[in-house]
Amino acid sequence: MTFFTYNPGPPDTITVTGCVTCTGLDPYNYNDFTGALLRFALNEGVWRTVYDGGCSDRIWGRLNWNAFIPPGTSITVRVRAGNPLPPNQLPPIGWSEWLTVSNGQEFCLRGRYLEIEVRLSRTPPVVRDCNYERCGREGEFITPILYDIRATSLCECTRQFATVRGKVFCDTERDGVPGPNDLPLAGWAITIEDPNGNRLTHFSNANGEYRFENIPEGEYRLVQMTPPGWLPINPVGGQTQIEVRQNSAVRVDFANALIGDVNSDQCVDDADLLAVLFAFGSVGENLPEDVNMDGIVDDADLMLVLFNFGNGVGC
Ligand SMILES: [Ca+2]
Ligand SMILES: [Ca+2]
Ligand SMILES: [Ca+2]
Repeated sequence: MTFFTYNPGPPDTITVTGCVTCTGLDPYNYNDFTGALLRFALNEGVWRTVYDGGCSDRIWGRLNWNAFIPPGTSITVRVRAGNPLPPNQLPPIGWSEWLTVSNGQEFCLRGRYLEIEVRLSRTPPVVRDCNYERCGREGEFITPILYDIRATSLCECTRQFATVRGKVFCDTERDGVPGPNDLPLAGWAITIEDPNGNRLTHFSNANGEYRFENIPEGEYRLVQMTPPGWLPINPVGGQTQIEVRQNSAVRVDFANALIGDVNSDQCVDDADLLAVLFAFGSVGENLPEDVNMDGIVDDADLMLVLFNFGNGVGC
């Protein structure tokens, strides 16, 4: 069980008010009985705790703590972060690797949750057959103590991530690029997916623009969820593979053709229906009335217009 308080806004810290998620032999119970077993039996103890940052993709930047580290003892602190729920199993899916950090050292991990592992060690080995009084006298009870640990979410992390952005639009001329006559498509879902299957989905705004911030370096698949009645023109199939580098921006526009919009006014209506009827039976390449582009204007094209009737931008 973990208890913590989260204070939004600068300095944006999360304070542990009690703990603890312990694993292994659980020699340590934070805030109570701390180090009890280490004092009497073991030379090393580990405890873990998980901070909940309250939102996905929080950037974790620093740990600070106070510690008493007598000679012959040491404290090792590791952190890892992830968006999925804190792991019970190992290795957790979608979590970062463990990163060993020192007190006050800046790092940069992303994820809603930050898991902290503290390892308290000492040498030389314990003399196990001594009683409490004699062990205390001979210095066997010396143990390191770590307290007041505090995680800070730094938005001014030295490591910068990339932006992936672009525009979703109705491609009137079907040339694949946004032109003056191409209207934006709002509310379309764009998903970015990493090779592990982790996904983020954003929707295009009123200007047809979507944007992913703080994307780590790597390869991703960018996918448009294409609603019925639309044909993705560029990228083909409405999806593409991208490579993201730090401190950079990747732009991918999604061009979509409106199926059945014969007269290219970005709305499927009576005018398109009439156009197909007038051209009925015509044969040829690239006829605008040949909606399914099979070389002839016939029933199939009429059905496509009827099926998508009323579809479009600002009909
Ligand atoms: Ca265009
Ligand atoms: Ca039309
Ligand atoms: Ca046709």
